[in-house]
Amino acid sequence: MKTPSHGRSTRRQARRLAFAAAAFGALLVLGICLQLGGSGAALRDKPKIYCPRVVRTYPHDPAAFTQGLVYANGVLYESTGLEGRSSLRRIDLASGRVERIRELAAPHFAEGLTVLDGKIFQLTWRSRVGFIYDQATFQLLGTFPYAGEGWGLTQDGTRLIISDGSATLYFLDPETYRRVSQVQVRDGSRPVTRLNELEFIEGRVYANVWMTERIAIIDPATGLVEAWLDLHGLLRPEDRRGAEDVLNGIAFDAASGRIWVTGKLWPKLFEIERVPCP
Ligand SMILES: [Ca+2]
Repeated sequence: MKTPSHGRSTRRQARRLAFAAAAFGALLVLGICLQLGGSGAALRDKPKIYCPRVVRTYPHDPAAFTQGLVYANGVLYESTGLEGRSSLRRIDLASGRVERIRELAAPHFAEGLTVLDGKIFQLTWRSRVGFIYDQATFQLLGTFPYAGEGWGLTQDGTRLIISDGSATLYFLDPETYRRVSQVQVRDGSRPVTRLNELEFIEGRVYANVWMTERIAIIDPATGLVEAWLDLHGLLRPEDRRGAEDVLNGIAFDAASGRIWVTGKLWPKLFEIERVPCP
């Protein structure tokens, strides 16, 4: 027998069903929107890929195990690694001739270098000590400590920026050498490890990725890779020596906008422009 209470119960059930159907529909629509939005965002975030246009080719010491390259005040400086072969060099760009050299005694293995306020800062791989030199004379002015390994080094005008072979960039105060911040470098959601030689170019950090022929172009505020510079094939096979002679070394002249790249034991150094890939 149908009772009033039974009728109310049926209406409640119907309302519940209608509510559940509406909620399901809304979730479905939301899910579709998120998926579309997500793929749209993924497409927007996908880094561009650039290729090089070689402007000029210069000779480079094929015995230089390049770990750092920097151009400052019209002069090219290089840091070379390996135990017993590490050095700080002033290079004549046109000839590749070493104009001034300061060697580092073993066990120091020199790594990245940068120039800030008339001083050259040079990292070591595992000594946990960086060296500070007078830019003009190469006289040793002091040392600075840092945690972990030293790989690449650059500066953004106010901070030293260090890579240690991981996906993290560390920002140091150049007076106190305290770590003031750090950022994880990602291509989309994927961490980009093995960050090596660095250069700060027009607000972005350019980073060699060890054992690859690509340079990541990174937004230092977010760590996101905005673009890749693909230098695959830049050094011709006949100029290659072995597995260790990888791309490593980026220098930039803010005054002229010129960019130079080279690699460990490469016989050549290239001035390149960043252009769309063919
Ligand atoms: Ca550099």
